[in-house]
Amino acid sequence: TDAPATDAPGARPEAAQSARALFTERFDAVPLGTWSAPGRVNLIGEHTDYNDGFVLPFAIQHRTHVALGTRADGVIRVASTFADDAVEVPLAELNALFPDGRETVAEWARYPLGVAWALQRAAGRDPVTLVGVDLAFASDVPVGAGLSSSAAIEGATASALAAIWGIDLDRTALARVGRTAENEAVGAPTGIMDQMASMLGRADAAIFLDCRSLEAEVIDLGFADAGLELVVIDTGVSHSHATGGYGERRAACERGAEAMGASALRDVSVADLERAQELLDDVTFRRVRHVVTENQRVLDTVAALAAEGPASVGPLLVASHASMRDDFEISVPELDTAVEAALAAGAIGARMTGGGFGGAAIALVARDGVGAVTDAVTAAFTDAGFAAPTIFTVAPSAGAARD
Ligand code: GAF
Repeated sequence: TDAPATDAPGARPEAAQSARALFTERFDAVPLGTWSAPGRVNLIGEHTDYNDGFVLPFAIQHRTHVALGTRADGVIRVASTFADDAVEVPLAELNALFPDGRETVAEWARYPLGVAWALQRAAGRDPVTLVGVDLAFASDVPVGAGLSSSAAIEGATASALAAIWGIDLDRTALARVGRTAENEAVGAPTGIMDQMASMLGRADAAIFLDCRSLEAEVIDLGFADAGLELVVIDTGVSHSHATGGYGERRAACERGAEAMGASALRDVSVADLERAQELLDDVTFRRVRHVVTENQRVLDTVAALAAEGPASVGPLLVASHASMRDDFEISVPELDTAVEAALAAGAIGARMTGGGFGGAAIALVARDGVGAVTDAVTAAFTDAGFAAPTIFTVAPSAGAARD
């Protein structure tokens, strides 16, 4: 049996150093400091956030780091290890650039520049009064894997700029800034789960978030004490929420809520589903049923964690996956294969995580079973003719911070 990967590709303590080195290489100066924010895994509660519902994500150890320095000319310049060229814009032009001119900005740069734009707007600051900045990014968070590399770049940028511009917004407000950037500067109609997880993450804990009130509760996970590991299976099937399926699912939810006379699907209960089935066409009904039952599964998971510990949540994870596969129809064959193979090899529970259409699955596995699950999933991918997945364990970790 091959030893399983116990760390994601590139989960390096020296990633902050990479950001500093990039800063010096591209900007020929020494940065004032580095800030960072993590990616996330969602334990359960998928496509519930923009329906005012509940989610239970946790931040992971993989982070995006940004090295920051100031400059005297009122320009913001961003560079990254994943792009050859730096992008620069006078701060005074941000309000003209976003949202309507976003297409003129390199796609990756819309995230940090969008955060700068949304932050000054949220703080009510005139951009011409803000000091110019150079920002250099390096990241450990796999891109396109459904682990929120976008929330990580947003959280790191918002934390760094708030500190340097003397903007006193709390973590929830900075999460909202990240979502505004994602929705309006990038154009992805996402909810707020990922930004909240990245800002509020805690070691060994998940964030139980009410996406209507944005009240968040820290929930102990106790994976380590229970002898459990959380395994991520990155299928390598890349996805984007700025295109197609994600927005269509969101529109179906809004249609369903409206037909039910609810302001959001949060207000539709499992007991209302019979009426929903009479009112709605089959596809809309199944979209609604996913969200309504998923909200209930989040509440059930929080209750099960408190009453019986993490080993008890397996069936809820499995039911969540089936609901996304059959009712919400956002899974892909690679994700289904990962989940089925992990369960057959002894995982306590498994499901796809994140927005779907690709990305990663998670499996909750007894520590001494990680090797067997890794081997079984890898073999199942080979048998199905899929490219090899990347498999690693993650640990619930702290949110955005100055390094
Ligand atoms: C993506 C989005 F960014 C989140 O807001 C959430 O909707 C998730 O998909 C699905 O639960 O990660």
